[in-house]
Amino acid sequence: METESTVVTNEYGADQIQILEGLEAVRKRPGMYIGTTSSRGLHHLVYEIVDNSVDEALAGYCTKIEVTINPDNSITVIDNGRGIPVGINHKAGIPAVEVVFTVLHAGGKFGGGGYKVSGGLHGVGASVVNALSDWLEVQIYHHGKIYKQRYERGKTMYKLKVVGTCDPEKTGTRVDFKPDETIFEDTVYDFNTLKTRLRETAFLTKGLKITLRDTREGKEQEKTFHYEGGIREFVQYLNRSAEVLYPDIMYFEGIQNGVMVEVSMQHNDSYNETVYGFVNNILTPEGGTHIVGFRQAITRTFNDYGRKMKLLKDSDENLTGEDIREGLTAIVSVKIEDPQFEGQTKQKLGNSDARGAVDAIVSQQLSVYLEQHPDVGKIIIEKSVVSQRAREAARKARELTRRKTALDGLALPGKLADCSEKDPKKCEIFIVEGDSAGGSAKSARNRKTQAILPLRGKILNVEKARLDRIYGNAEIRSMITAFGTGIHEDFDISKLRYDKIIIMTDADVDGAHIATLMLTFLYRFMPELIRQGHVYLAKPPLYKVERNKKSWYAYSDDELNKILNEIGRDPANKIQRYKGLGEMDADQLWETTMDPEHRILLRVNMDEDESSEIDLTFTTLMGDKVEPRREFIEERAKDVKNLDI
Ligand code: TSJ
Repeated sequence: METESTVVTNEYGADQIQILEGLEAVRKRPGMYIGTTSSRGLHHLVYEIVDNSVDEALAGYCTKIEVTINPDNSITVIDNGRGIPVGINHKAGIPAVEVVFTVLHAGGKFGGGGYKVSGGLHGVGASVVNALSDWLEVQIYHHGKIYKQRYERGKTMYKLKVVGTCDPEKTGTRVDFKPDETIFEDTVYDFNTLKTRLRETAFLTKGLKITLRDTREGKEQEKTFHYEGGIREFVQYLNRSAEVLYPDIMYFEGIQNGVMVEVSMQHNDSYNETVYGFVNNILTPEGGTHIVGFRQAITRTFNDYGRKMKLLKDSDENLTGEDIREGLTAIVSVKIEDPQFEGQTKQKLGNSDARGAVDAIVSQQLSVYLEQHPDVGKIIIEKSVVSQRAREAARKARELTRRKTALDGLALPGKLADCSEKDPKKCEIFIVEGDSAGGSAKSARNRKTQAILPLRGKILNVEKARLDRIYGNAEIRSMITAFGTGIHEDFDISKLRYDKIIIMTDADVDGAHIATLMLTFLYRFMPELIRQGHVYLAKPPLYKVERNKKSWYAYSDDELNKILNEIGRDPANKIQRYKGLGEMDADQLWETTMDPEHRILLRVNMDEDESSEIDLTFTTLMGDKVEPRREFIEERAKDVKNLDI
């Protein structure tokens, strides 16, 4: 496509009418094109545009992308690529750039060849963003000229025109757009949501510099992401708060049968597997063939290596994949021209080429790496053998619990004060820390619908314990049996015995820590309970204000001030600060924290888009190093987002 000419006049004909009908369809059923018109869809618009610039970077022509949130919540994206072609597209009879914005599916997916991230998993292209924007303007810097076109709700406002000149050395594309408020439920952008995704994009596109800027009043801030190490630095970032088992981050790359593969990995001393798969830069939480290929490769290669180096005896059983992946942090990134997605949510990669390519490239390069780094090989095999033994012990411990269950029927824990109602939809369970608070809660509750499970002492940190210890832990076992769902592969939500699982802890730092430990357990072992909104935090009051035999409860300092302003700041008010649940009597506990009519419950939810960030949250909070944890808590104090309560 040559782009010497300025603008060729062209009458708008039948083709253009079809085009408009296409975009009209997008406006009529936006959900079909971007999945949702919620905040998630709103942010998706930005990724759709940015992905086009990322493609230009992958093609080797763009090194910098700037994203700006403007004061009116419109977005500006600028890159220093070649500029979208402005020459006439002969099939459509209009400039190529106009095709990009007004013809449905003219995104990067079609034609051009090469590896592209736009038009990937949900990729629908720039025309959908245009259709769903109140207005959109594109400017192209090319051959010393600045070209411009504007669209309103998808309709072209004027023919592509030259609006100025620029340094002939300068090339690039600028797109400004404002999401249509009549389509999106929420039109306020969240800096942190964009930040997370753009950081991920920068990790996955080594060398690319991405800047995110917020220019809204009172929210001014800026972040730049630029990783020369690419996904190696991603693994380093994910392991930043863990103790690593060896200093190297392994890195493998190659192309086979048109599948471009990049893998980086490193073990830490935790017991968690943190393997993230990406297809065309999009996270695939449900995995797929690329992840299967990776697992096959490491299982086979480490077993072969262990035998060859006599680190595994002939009589030893093979290490399982799980043994090897314990404590493993890895990124598996593939780029493929025509990704096929399967499964219920169409998020699981199906291309069998990807399995073969990842398996071959990782097997081959990992064997070479291990030959050259026997010290690392030894550490990993020895760690895996320990894991194998622990897993065997855990299996025995679990079988014991299962057999017990089979014999004793439900075998509910002795400490559980169950409710009498049999319909789980009407039931709730309070997990209460400490026997004394548990006692008050037992007398306070509505016995028909509210069950109480008191837990003693600090609950086990599952981020730092192996499975055998976790299954052996009495508090954890009583939670598992009380909920009724089982865990891991046995998990069955239809067996859930309570509609609401309510964590009730003191309103202080220790209480918050205990709540976090419980959430960590639920997130790791029964994430579906959180996903489906069954998990809540109780919110006990911080203060009680009494005056003339009347009393008020305050759940925050702000609220306390409000109450004092209303009733007057009189020394005769006796203000009581609650340090723990145990200080309230049963009536007060019922009235303030347990009574469905008056209590405040915070529902815990998680956004799948942010699951990698949530994983990090737990790793950060529960990991060994103190510094990142403090930073995290400080950051969170300002912005309670990830656990989004
Ligand atoms: F798609 C889009 F309009 F949303 C968009 C595209 C938005 C932004 C901010 C940037 C881009 C974009 C597109 N940046 N760079 C490009 N490059 C091309 O479209 C391009 C340029 C030259 C050639 C060529 O073969 O000469 C081919 C392409 C695809």
